[in-house]
Amino acid sequence: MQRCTPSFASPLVVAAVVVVAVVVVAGCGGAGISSDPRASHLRINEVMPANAASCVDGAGEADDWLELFNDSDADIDLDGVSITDDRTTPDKFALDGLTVPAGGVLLLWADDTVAQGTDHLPFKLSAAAEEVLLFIGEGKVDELTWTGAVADVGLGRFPDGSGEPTLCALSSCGDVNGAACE
Ligand SMILES: [Ca+2]
Ligand SMILES: [Ca+2]
Ligand SMILES: [Ca+2]
Repeated sequence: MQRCTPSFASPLVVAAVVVVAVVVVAGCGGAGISSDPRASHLRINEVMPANAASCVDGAGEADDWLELFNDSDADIDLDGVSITDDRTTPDKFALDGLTVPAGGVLLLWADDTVAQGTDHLPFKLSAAAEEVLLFIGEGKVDELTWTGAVADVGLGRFPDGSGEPTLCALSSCGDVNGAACE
């Protein structure tokens, strides 16, 4: 599930190879891709930056949310995995102790209210423009970026965990996206 799959013509000189390599790295977001074996099975699957009524958290609040998806047939523990809304701060919030179930999703609330539970993050999502990134150590696992989010319209992957992000007509809060994001 390699997300960055650049291709380029064979350069004629070594200098050209160096230049092309630099461009490719920048195009992948600048961060190194994680070599942790869990990285190839974890994806940010859906984000809801402008939640109004798609679903509510345990406190009854329609806060913004996002999902992580595990495409493997074994649960993945998130010890050493961190999530952030700022690529210059990969370790903004550690997800230690949480698990993404085999073939399923983990729902996280971006409400800047960690006191509401271990599945609540210390940041919110901007509807106007923002990003969410997943890291293992310094290595990037995945990212989603957006602009101009509309109320109750999620940005999700179809097929789950592997497709390019697309607008989800029927957001599936805490569940696999399926055809809702087709
Ligand atoms: Ca909340
Ligand atoms: Ca934010
Ligand atoms: Ca979903």
